[in-house]
Amino acid sequence: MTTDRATIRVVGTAGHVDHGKSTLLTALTGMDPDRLREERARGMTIDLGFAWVTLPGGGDIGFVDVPGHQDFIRNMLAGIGSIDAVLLVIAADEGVMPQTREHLAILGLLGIDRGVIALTKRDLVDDEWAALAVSDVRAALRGTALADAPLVAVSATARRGLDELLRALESVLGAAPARRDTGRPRLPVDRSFTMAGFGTVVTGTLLDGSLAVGDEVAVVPGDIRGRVRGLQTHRRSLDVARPGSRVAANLSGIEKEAVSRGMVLARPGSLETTTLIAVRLALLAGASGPLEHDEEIKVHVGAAETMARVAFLEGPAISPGETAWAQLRLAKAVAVAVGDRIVIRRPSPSETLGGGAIADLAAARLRRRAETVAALERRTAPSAASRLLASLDVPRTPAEAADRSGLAPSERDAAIAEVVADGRAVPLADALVSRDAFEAFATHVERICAQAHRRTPLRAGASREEARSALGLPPKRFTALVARLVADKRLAERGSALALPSHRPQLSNDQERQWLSARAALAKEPLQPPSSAQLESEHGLDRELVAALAERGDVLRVGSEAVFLPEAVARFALAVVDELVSSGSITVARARDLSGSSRKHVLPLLQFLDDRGLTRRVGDDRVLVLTPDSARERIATFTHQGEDRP
Ligand SMILES: Nc1nc2c(ncn2[C@@H]2O[C@H](COP(=O)(O)OP(=O)(O)OP(=O)(O)O)[C@@H](O)[C@H]2O)c(=O)[nH]1
Ligand SMILES: [Mg+2]
Repeated sequence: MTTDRATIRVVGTAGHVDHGKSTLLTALTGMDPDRLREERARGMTIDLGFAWVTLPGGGDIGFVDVPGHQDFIRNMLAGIGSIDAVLLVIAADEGVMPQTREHLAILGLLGIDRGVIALTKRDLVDDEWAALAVSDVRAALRGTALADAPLVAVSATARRGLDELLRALESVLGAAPARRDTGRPRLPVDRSFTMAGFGTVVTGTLLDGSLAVGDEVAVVPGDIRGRVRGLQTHRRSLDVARPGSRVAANLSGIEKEAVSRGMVLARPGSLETTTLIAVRLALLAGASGPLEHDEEIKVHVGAAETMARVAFLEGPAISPGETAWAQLRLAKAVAVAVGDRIVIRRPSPSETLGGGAIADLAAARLRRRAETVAALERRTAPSAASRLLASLDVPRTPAEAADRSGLAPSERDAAIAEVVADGRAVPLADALVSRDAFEAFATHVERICAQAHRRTPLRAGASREEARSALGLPPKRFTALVARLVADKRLAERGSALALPSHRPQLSNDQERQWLSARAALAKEPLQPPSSAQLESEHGLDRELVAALAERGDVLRVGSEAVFLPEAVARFALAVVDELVSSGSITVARARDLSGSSRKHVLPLLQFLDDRGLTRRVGDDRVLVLTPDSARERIATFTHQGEDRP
């Protein structure tokens, strides 16, 4: 298997038009990044270019060359997003110019905080001018992440300073952190084309995971499925491409027309697409004016761009230099992940306005409320545990939560252990939920039970299934929630119903009177009780009232029809047990004679004892299953049934 073992780093150029970016890359790599005929004719970069060089110490640098002209900033943004370091080019003769500043601002917005400054065209100026240019550059860098970046004076035409420049790049890249590998590769597509005999090829800087030949992939948005037929980095064929390298992927099953710049190649189902992103938007201090609520702007993220409207979640507008939470409502779906940086621009007159990191991919429009902002603040809080927690406002599996909060697998397990241990999160079967969200579920179930008790005081409680669907939880998670609430004595399970532990079915005064008269009838000949039909017609004891009385422990239902006083069943059971102790077995006829009941009742009564685990049927006889003492203990529970329940 061919995997690129040598480190590959990606460096992007930046800087004002004509300052010598492409010429410098040609001098460094021997490859002209300007590949379009029009570019060569005009002597100007229009779209992204690519070149690479192998460093003396081993390892490759892949260069992404960007256009400096302000008309092509969108192309610059498509290529600059996922680089390890920048090569900021400033011509010694012109010094800092508008797109030097604009590119610098964009680098800041994208969080690109390492790089090397190349002071180009050194051959065109004398020492004094060069010294002035250097101090001009340092002044422009003040306050940016590149303030202390190494600066190398070079001349591409005279080939001076090139080795020093490569060494500076090598040392800056050596200090750069390893690329994130979350096992979910994504390749933001910056170019797509067809190659005769190969079909569709897409290129980009691979992020977040490795891609292998044969992998099933999807192009998102759109979810067009295909397979990786071949992979190359710097024209070398590979079986596996590593995150952080420039990759050309040859795809089978995906037409060239189906994929274009801005789309992302990823494993099927691994990346969300959305038109709503929440972000703490920073407006550049140098922006020409305030940014208003509902203003139309252009959003650049990864290699994608789309028009969008700004919905501020706090005030009506922000002034240059300010930040505020906003939701961007995109005209077109993008495939992105939480944590991705965005840049916003005004289309006309063209201007880079600001940007931020994606805090949330919402499914719905966010309202302008303090809680919304607080939730977003939490979601972007610094510690892994608090970021994880912020994603647990609804139950999520560890993988979903880590994904949403942008956590690497290595941080994930520790963060989960931490929040579960200190009680800030509660496990619900395969998922976790924050303590607050758990409380919300708990009080919701309690409210459902309380409501059921109020509306149908005779019933045992609320239907379990109805409660589950009201909470919108899948069965396993709901069962885990109930189990926990039962353990905490906040809820009681009564058959298939859920109740508050304090709930006892409540009879009205009339019903209590009906019960008293029925009770007298039942007590007359306890083992020859009146039928259910009689109880209903003569005493008003309908099915529901019987169920409530059974729930309370006032009656026992035996078989499908009969209703007995618990004492009667206990007396019958004790007589059967005594007989079994003395003679080992008992027949139906013997049980009838002993108890003075009738065959009609004795059959279900004996069955009832079988069901309660006291006796077992052997042929026509019953035998005892328990020891006499345990049998008598169990019989005692028949008469205390109501109170025994939790
Ligand atoms: N004398 C001199 N001329 C240079 C040097 N580097 C570049 N040039 C010239 O400057 C002009 C612009 O160079 P490019 O490399 O196209 O500049 P660029 O920054 O890539 O320009 P865009 O891609 O359009 O932003 C060309 O005519 C180059 O020959 C240098 O070191 N010395
Ligand atoms: Mg160029």
